[in-house]
Amino acid sequence: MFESILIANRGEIACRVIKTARAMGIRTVAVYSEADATARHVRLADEAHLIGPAAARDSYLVVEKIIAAAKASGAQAIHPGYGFLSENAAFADACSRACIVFIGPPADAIRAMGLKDAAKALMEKAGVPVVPGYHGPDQSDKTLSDAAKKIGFPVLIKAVAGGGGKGMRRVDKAQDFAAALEGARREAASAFGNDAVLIEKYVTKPRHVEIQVFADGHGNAVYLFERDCSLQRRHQKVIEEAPAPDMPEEVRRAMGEAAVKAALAIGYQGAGTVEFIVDGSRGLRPDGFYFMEMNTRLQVEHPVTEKITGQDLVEWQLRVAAGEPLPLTQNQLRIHGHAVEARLYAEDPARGFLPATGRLLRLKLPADDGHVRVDAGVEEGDQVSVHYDPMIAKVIAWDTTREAALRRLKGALQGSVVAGLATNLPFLARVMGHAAFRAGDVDTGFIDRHLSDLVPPDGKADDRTLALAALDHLLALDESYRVAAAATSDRWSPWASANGWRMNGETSLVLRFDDNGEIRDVGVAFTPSGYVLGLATGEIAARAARRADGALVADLAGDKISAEVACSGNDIYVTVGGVTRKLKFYDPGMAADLSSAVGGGIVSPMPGKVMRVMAKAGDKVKRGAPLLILEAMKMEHTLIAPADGVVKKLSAVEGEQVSEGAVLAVVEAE
Ligand code: MV4
Repeated sequence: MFESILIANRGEIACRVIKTARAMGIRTVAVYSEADATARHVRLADEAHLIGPAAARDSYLVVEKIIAAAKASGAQAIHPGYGFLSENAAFADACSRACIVFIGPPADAIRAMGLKDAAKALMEKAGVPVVPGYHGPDQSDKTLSDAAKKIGFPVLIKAVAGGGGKGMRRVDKAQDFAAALEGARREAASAFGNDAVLIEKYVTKPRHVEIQVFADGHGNAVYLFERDCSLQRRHQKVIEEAPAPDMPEEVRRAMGEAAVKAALAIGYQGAGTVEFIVDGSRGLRPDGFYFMEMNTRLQVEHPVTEKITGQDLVEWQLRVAAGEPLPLTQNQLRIHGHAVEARLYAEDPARGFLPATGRLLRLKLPADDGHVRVDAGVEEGDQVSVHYDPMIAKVIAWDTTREAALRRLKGALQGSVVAGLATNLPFLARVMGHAAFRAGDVDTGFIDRHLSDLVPPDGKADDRTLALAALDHLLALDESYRVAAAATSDRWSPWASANGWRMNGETSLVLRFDDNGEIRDVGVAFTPSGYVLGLATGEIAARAARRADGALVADLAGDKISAEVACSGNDIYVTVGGVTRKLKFYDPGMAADLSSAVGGGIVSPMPGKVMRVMAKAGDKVKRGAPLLILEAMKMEHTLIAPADGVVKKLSAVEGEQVSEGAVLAVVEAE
């Protein structure tokens, strides 16, 4: 086994690898960018090397810098994590040239799966089922359109070099084929520098079911069963589970054996995932799954497989890379219970899932136990920046049945607190509670189909939220009086009394909050037995105390509520049951600024690149009309008209890089 390894990654996966390496007595070497100098993975590692500025292309993606850090530290092997250099064959080659073990498959296996057409042909030859279609070298319009007719509409045009849905076009009838082909080629050329496409029968109601495989250097290969990753949004996975709901044993075996065949066909070694597409409208059948692609790395969602098999996949990776045989044979592998994972993202579902950045003012995630596991790369106080993935953590729950595992995860999410930036936490909890999800009715259209159930309109803050914000503030005032009282030895001093009676004679006041631009007042009267709060729905008696862990325990007219209130400047975040609501202390100066800044201006929410401009100055637009598409943090965001009106200005240019806060368009309301 290795004495020391370098982890060429950051965030939760770097922390995850360090954990297993440490348990195996292996010294860990981290690398970090300037933005990550105090990151959790750097703190956890035995040693850490600075490899450049924040931008990944200048740090985590620079092969020479990673190799140099490995050499300098004496690391014998490099774990690439996922993303970054994990599926870069040239990096795997560079490792071998430097006599460092790449903890992953041979470079040629990565290459074999890199191009869709070649991979598909290879799989077909190996006897792995593929989607019916054309994936030949002749790229003439006629050949492709004849192929589409022969397959039968609807068909899907896919970029040969594609991934993540880019350069993909669904075509429903022959008349639309030529235009769709042109569009797919253009997109593929600009995204991948390769405009070759393939044609496939379109699979309706697709389910994404993938098989975890492992192979060693001694000719052994096994499958560690399936994961269902159908719950995605714009090709970003949101929820993953294992096993797949309603998976018949014979289909599991057929898919597992096909995946092992795929791995053996390319001389695979280490951890890999074979993705299949399943026609969800026909259920899971032994003849109803098709090879999509193979991911030649450890995946984000590997914990659900670890939970149901009881195996540590990072340990398996290290053993295989060190030349050991696989720890178990196929017959020794069993599924125990059910596991589900939710990806907690810094993003705002109410604003079209726009990624959010900022400081994690509060971060309370459930403690790891046998049932709930949390994989996080950040801690309270850390910054979520524009430079990397907006994933904050993965929350995984296990139980003996699917039903119980979903309940566990819902409870874990509702007991979490993330304040300081918008997250999808309430959205995830709603997915867990959704009747269709509980029934196992999953396919890739699930989120869009149920969006209105999963993302409620964000409306006004309720009275309870305002009361909690008010009580937190009042408690903080009381606490400051108590500090003053402790500082005086005179027990008759007015400061020695912190029972809510204000010694300057005030017995009532009004706390004014800004709730999304709307003024909300809370009247406060002090009485010997507590407060009386004046709210929109009437007056209530209220009391509050703080628990040792900082949580606010309130009594609102007899209802006991535990909440988490975090403040930063004028911002107040009130969290109850995993749902965080942001308020502000009202500031007349700020309110004036805000209204003048809005005025129909469409501002870039983050640094990014303008991908498409769909409107021009002078256009009359309806509220919600798409104006332009911005690419930022690896995702596309459509910026829309905030109201019916006329586009007064549209300064954005396709392909241009824009900074956060740049005014990209101005729409004057009618
Ligand atoms: C498909 C398909 C339907 N029919 N292929 C999307 C990304 C790429 N990995 C494959 N994808 C799809 N290929 C055929 N022949 C539907 C999708 C698809 C999808 C697949 C898996 C997970 C989520 C998806 C979301 C939309 C479309």
